[in-house]
Formats: sequence, C-alpha cells, structure tokens
Amino acid sequence: MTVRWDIFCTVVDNFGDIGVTWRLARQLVAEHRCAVRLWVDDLRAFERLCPEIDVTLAAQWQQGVEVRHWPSQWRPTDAADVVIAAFACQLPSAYMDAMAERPRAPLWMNLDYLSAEDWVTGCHGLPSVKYKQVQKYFFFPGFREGTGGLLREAGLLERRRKFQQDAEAQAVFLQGLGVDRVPGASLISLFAYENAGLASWFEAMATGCEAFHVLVPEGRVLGDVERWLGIEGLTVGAVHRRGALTVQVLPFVRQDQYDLLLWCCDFNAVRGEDSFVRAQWAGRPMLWHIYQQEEDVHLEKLEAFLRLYSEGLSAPAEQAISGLWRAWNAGQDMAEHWKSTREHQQELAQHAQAWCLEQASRPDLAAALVKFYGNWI
Ligand code: TRH
Repeated sequence: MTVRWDIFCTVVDNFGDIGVTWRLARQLVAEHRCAVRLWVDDLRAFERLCPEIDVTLAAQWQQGVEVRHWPSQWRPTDAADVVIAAFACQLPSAYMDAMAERPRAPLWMNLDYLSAEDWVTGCHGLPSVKYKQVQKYFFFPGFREGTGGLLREAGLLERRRKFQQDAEAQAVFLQGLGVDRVPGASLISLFAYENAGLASWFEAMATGCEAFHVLVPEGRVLGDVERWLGIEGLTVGAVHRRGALTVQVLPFVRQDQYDLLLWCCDFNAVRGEDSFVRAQWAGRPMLWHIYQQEEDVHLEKLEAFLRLYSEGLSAPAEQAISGLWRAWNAGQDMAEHWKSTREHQQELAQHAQAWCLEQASRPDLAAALVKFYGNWI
C-alpha cells in the first residue's frame, strides 16, 4: 500500500525552508513511491525555486508531488500516515485533531535544522511532545552516524561526475545563463547574506595575480557587491571587471540548475542549509555563510562543523579554511585568509572530494526517514 505523507512548510524567510522540503518531497515520491502532499504557506518563495508553480492555486501537481497552499483558514483534511513538521512549524490545530482521530495514529516528526554539534546524535529519533495519543519525534539531519543524514538523491554523484568531466556540457549550461567563462580564470559562485567582509575579499581577488570570475545570483549580497564596485542598481547580466576580478550578476536559477552552477565552479560560497549541503555534494572547496541566530548560537554550529570538516587536513590548510570561514561569518577582513586558502587550494580540493565521498557513504535523509517509519510501524 502506498504510504501517504504530509509535509508542512512555513517559509520563515529566504529559501531554505522550501528548498529542503521541496527536495525531500520529490525524493520520497521518485525513490520511495510515497504519496506526498507538501503544504506551503508562501507559494511566491516556492516559485523562485520552481517557476512552474502557479501561485494562485490551492492545489496543484508538480513532479509527482501534490502541492497544497497552506491557507490561513484551514479546511478539514484527513491526516496522512506520516506527518512532517519542517523546522518546528506549528501544524493547524484542526489537522492535529485529524491526526488524533485516525484509527491508527500517524508517525509525526519534526524535521529539525542541520547541525554538526555533538548533542544531535543523542537527540535524533527521541520522542518529543504528545498531542492526545499522537507522539511526536525529533528527526535530525546530520553528518555522522546516529543522525538522519543529508538529503542526497539517487545517482547524484554520478551525474555530477559526468557533468564535471564534460567541458562542453558546462559551457552550454553557462552560456544559457549568459556566462562566457573568462579564459584562465577560476570560477566562483557567490550566494550569501549581506556581508561586510565582501569588499576585502573582492579587493584581494582584484589585486592578486590569479584571475577570478565570480558569479553572483541575484540576492541579498548584491548591495555589498554594488558598494565595492561603486555602481548602483546592478541587474542580471551585468559584468564588471576590476583588475584580476570579473564579477557577473546571474538570475536566481531554478533549484536543479543551481546544482549545475555549483558543479561548474572551482569554489562555492553558500549559505543557510540547503545550498551548504549542495556545495558539499559538488565536491569542491567552499565557504559557508551560516544563518545568523540570536545570541550568536550559530557560531557554535560553525565551529562544530569546522571541527568535523577539517579532520584529515594538514594544520596549515585547516587554519587557512577555518580562518576564512570565521572571518566571513564575522564580516571581517578576508584578504590574508583568502591568500592562505589559495596557497592550500590543491589540498582543499582533494579534501572536498574525500569529504563528499565520506558523507555519501551514509544513508541519505529520505531513506532514513522511510526506514524510521518502517521501524516505527
Ligand atoms: O535561503 P537560505 O538562507 O535559507 C535558509 C532560511 O533562512 C531558513 O529560514 C533557515 O532556516 C535556513 O537558511 C538555515 O539558504 P539555503 O538553505 O541555502 O536555501 C537556498 C535555496 O535556494 C536552496 O534550496 C538552493 C536554492 N537556490 C536556487 O534554487 N537558485 C539559486 O539561484 C540560488 C542562489 C539558490
């Protein structure tokens, strides 16, 4: 029998909430034959990742997923066999009653935020609160055994490997975005929040002896790019050169295409949660702009990830990449850290591949969820 899943997503801000849930919903359908309804409160954010979304519809099918607009006025709906509240979002109270009224209670899980902190392994899979007789469980993604793993579609790394070996396919993809790779330049993608450290990083690239071509999808960091260039109102397609650095503004691409962009680049600056994971699957060195949280708790998450990620690196390479990430996340001067990172480029590139393979040797998050349900039932 087909297992029915309901995934609830509130778009708090940005694109991570919908990015993660949309990816998970598709994978459950495509690889586990689940029937998935994805409830989303903000279809406009969704449309940026998946332009086929019709923002006026209450219900629509997209890639095998039943996409439902999560309305402010909830209408009675049967509860599914498995219910996922993404990132601790609050389910409609009428839906919680529907869960409790089922002859057999559903499996109810909170899909939590990704963190490399030690405590995650101790909390993953534990019971959380109860509503009537319906028990909720914590489900934590993560980087090590004892966590729920990372979202990774079947065959992803093979597709990536093929694409990265195919210069023609990369050129065609980039041309589709209006990018003619600057000959001899290293390609960098830049997806970040506002960042005071950007000027020093760009300055270091512009005045160095290596050539760089930085691709910036439209978004929050563009203001800093404009300030550094001294140009207002940058739009998609703009290309500006300063010394050894070429900066180009790209459109915000659909989610599948974003992978291809990461795969083309020699170095990826990413942020939040989903792009951060995709950069790891790209197998290239990266820079993470972590989502800022109150009381700087995100800095502990940053350190926890750095500790795990840098295992196996030589001390100088570890210092270079950690220094770069810390400076970026503090909005500090990037120049010296960038210089040292480039000095260890080769080791960091090998390390990124090894990290990717190690992570891919674990069960992926969708499979782990399905298994959790199998064990629970
Ligand atoms: O957008 P983010 O910063 O998202 C989040 C949210 O802030 C969220 O509330 C918070 O919980 C989380 O961070 C930690 O970054 P993220 O997670 O990388 O999501 C971006 C999504 O957008 C991801 O699925 C990739 C996608 N994307 C595209 O589809 N096209 C693009 O051009 C780009 C740059 C990204």
